[in-house]
Amino acid sequence: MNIDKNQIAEHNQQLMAAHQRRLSQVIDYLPNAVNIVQKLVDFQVAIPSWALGTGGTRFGRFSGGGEPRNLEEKIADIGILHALNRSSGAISLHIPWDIPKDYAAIRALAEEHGLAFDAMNSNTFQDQPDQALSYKFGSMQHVDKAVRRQAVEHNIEVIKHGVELGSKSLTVWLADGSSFPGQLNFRKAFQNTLESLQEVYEALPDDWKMFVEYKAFEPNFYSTTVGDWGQSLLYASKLGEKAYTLVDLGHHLPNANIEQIVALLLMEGKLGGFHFNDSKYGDDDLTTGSIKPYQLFLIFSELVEGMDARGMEHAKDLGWMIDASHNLKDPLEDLLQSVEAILIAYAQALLVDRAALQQAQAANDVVRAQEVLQEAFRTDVRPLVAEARLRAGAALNPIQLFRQQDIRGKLIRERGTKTVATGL
Ligand SMILES: [Mn+2]
Repeated sequence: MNIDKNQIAEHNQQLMAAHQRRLSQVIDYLPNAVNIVQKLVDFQVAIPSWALGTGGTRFGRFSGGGEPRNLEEKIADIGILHALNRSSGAISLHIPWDIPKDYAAIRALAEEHGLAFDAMNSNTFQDQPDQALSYKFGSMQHVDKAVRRQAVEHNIEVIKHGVELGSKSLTVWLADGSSFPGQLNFRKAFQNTLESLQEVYEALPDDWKMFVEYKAFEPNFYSTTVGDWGQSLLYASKLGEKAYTLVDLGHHLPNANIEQIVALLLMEGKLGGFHFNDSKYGDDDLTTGSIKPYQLFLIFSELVEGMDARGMEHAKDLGWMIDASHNLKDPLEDLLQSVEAILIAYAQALLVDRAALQQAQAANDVVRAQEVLQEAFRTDVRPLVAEARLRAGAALNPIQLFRQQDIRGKLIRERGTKTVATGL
């Protein structure tokens, strides 16, 4: 199912007058608006292949219908998102859920939709039907070397799939840890994990990056072997220059200061990528920006400041990915909302008057510092984000067009009501 260019043009024509009015108001008082719009056009957020179906909880799963049944249909779904917003130009795959049967055909299909292959994800948190040894007590941390070997070989296989598709990075998230005191020797678990990661690192092509994702708890509830950014940084530092920390916004203990974590990882040149989502209590995987939009802005403010300090390119030098789950909403509508929230926070961060903020900091003028940040945060940048979409050939209001065209209805008719996408 493809979105017709004429449908987008017609939709934009209907909204054009109102959009131009709102845009001219913003441009009037924002001197660098044109600059910001171009940066928004360039900024792409990778969509995870595992977030295109309805998510579940450990209590149940309520399917919505029309979910993608295979990798080809997942690419088609992201193609729909990208046609609507022109900001979702990459897909992040999870192996073994997304093993391509024909690399050339999958590459061609992605290209047809204008999609690149972002980070590849390995999976040693589940046992697969044909798997020899179990990950029940961990994978890379396991007391049995044979289990560790199996996890290493799986990751190397994931890299090989990625090389064939043109990906340039591997994300390793481990569920490894313990649920009861005494279950693990922490030091041995760390050393086993490091040794396993080193073997995977050795197999990494020269132009690849390895992202070491951390998570405070779940599925293990007493300790996690890559539990926080300090532990991830320790692994990444010991592994070498191709290894980086990946920050998933939902993987912290409550009230962690993520913006400070981001600032320091960037300072050390060890921030590799992001998994966007939002949460109220734990790893809730809710729509980005739906609960704590100010925190998202503060994180982006540190990202922009820190990347500029290192002369990094915003759009290309970090991996920008969504990692979310949708129990209630249509997954595609939810992802459109998340991408919009990310672009809004990014645009607001670009608005921060850095010179004024530095002056306020140097003078210990706490009130002024807050004013500078909140001036940017409270600016309605939505017309700039819409203008970026317009210039890129996307829809002024992607969700409205998604609904007007009854895209979910068409997907259900094409795929059925009982389809289940692989994922979390
Ligand atoms: Mn994640």
